[in-house]
Amino acid sequence: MIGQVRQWLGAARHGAGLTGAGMSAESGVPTFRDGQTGLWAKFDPQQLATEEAFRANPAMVWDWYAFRREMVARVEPNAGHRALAAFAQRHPQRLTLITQNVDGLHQRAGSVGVLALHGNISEDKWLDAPNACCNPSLALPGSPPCCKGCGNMRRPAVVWFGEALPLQTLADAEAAAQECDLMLVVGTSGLVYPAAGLARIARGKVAIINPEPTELDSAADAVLRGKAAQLLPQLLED
Ligand code: BV8
Repeated sequence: MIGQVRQWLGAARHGAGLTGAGMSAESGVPTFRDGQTGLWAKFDPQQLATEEAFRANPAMVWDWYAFRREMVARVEPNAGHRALAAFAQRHPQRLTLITQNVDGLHQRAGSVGVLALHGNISEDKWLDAPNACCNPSLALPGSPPCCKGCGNMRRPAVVWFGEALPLQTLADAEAAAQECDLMLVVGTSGLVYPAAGLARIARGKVAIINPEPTELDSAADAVLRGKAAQLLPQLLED
């Protein structure tokens, strides 16, 4: 089957990649399905990653993101991230990379123009619309830091459940899906929307890379049962 997908890739003028948490699993970043580790094990990430949870307990949710940020800063992109970046360098404009991941590992591997649908965990923004007094560099330190003028809180620059995705990024991702000859869907359970919907609107062939069955298998033309850092180098080498 990998031979078939390599053929489709060879013939593809417009390739698209849609990646999820499984893409970073071999870098040591636990997936959402894997559940949390250590003191966060008892929390459902989908409950924590909401504005409600943050407003109800800002310190707890801020510390959860601080824990994940430290973890992401400690890990390295894996061979799968590097293979995607190298392919794009060898074949400019032939691969649009769309990710649900907020870990920045695609970008650290050298991928450019990554459409990060759910934001970036290493960046912050204001929780409420900033007032004249809201200056990030003057924010009072704490969990979370807040504006000393009005108390506005800093929050991670990620898309929480129930929040809209960045409109231009989503529009670019939908255009890439509707134009693609081949979409590689890597390391996603296909449960979170609108991201998973991109595989369902893909114009071209859809090839899934995942060691486990997913919600999107029924929409796929090929399913490669395996891990991202092992299969992507084989698939993407010239
Ligand atoms: C919105 C950032 C509306 C935060 C994230 C339609 C149907 C049903 C529900 C909805 C729908 N439309 C909207 C919803 C609601 C909701 C949703 O989808 N809920 C689901 C859970 C039922 N969607 C939303 O709330 C979205 N917003 O709809 O807003 C709106 C519109 C206009 C105006 C106002 C509001 C926002 C969704 C984004 C939420 N933020 N992340 C943070 O990270 O803290 S989502 C987050 O979870 C990740 O970014 C990722 O997207 C998702 C986890 O999914 P996966 O990446 O797939 O990871 P998972 O752990 O599930 O699976 C891992 C996979 O990897 C597995 O299959 C495993 O087998 C595989 N794997 C493991 N190891 C490997 C591997 N694969 C390859 N190699 C390996 N080594």
